[in-house]
Amino acid sequence: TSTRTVAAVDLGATSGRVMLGHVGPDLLEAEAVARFPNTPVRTRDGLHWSLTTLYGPITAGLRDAVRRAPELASIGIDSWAVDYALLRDGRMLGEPYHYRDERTGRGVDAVSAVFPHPSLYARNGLQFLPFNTVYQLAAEDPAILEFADTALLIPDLVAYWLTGAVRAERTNASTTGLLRISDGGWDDELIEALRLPRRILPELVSPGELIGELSLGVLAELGLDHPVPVHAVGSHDTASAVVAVPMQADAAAYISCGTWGLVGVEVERPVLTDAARDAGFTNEGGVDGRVRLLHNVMGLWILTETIRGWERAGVPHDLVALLTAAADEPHTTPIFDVNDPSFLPPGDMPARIDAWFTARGIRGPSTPAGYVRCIVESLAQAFADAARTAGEVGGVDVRTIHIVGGGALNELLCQRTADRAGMPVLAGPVEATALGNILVQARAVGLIDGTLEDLRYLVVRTHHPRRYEPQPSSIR
Ligand code: LRH
Repeated sequence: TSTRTVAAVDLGATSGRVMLGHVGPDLLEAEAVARFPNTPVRTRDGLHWSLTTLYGPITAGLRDAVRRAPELASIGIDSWAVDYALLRDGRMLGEPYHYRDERTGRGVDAVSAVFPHPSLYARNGLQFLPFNTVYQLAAEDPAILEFADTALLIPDLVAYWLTGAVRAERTNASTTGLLRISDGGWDDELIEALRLPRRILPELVSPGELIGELSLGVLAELGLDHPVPVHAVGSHDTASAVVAVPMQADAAAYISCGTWGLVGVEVERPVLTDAARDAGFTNEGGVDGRVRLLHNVMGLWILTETIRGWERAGVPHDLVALLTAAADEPHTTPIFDVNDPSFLPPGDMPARIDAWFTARGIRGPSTPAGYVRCIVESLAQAFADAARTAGEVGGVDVRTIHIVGGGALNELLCQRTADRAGMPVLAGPVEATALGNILVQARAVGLIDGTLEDLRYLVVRTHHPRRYEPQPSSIR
């Protein structure tokens, strides 16, 4: 019945969705109510997300959700990490910047002058990524920071618009670089040393805690006549995805594969060793205080951006046909380093791949199917390497690799990751992020109970991954 239903708003870098989650002791189902595109916008001052454009379909989707499930028990919101809006007196001061905007370089310089990466890593445990919030804030005009009274990460902004409550959810806040890895609080000393305004950072909440009730205006807009709580979930999409990985955390690595490929293991305590730092591993906050020890791999971005480029140039670009053709290409294609920073900003990916190979005197691919195969092979190798390193630095005996998210649908990628890692890949669920969001809300409102392992066990019982066995003869 509808009383066992919650709604998950899940915003990704290319699209967003509103899902109804039906949950019971042996029930876990995510039903898509609305899907809508998320299209970044470039204006004179750089690359932005249009949150005002996204908010319309979010509320429209919630209205549909309420129509289907009038007794809706809760709402939870997750999105990509690190990006934020600045506000004053409740008014958003311009659309948030996109983490792929190139302005962050000067922020990196400013922060590194005070805290070279190793000393920052000792404080916040994060992999160096030039777009971490700390660098973005350091690149802001100080007068604008001075004028603002609040900074909200994307899911916190949506929660604020729905409820009026100003909070910072912990898993996502852990990606800012401004939380102390030791106790999870805002790092006042770091914030002061960087001359960032501490007052704009809201009170922290943990997944499962109440953020607030829908405001009266929103209730009316959604056609609701009873209060509905908005709960904090793992509002960092990757934190939610990891909740719904049907894994045994002491023997598996996970890859949350969408625009990014987040490759890691789950551990109880942060790992701040030189080895973890030098391998580019991050300690992000997980649900129930777990640590997501993971590495950001460039992910499907290179492939989707390549196809977008071909689309613009009028090259035939049907993804399914291309992947089929790519599967017939030789697996001996040369591979490139997908994590090279040249692939971060939007643009002509095949040209950058060519440049990468040319600089090393290697002959790269020359046909669309050849590029696709080359990208998939390069990604599979990066995934296999990161999964192995995750096990080594995290002290986890990795015997299987779980791939969740959209990448779980890419058969070639899953098979080649298994081949190159020399271990089985278990693919699915595709909607892990929404499921993790749903599970945490369902526990918060008492539809289910238990530990993270109990939540995962419900995923195991209701979602069956597809298994890819490694074919060792075709590693290279
Ligand atoms: C994936 C993701 C990832 C972050 C990136 C900015 O959507 O949240 O975990 O590093 O976006």
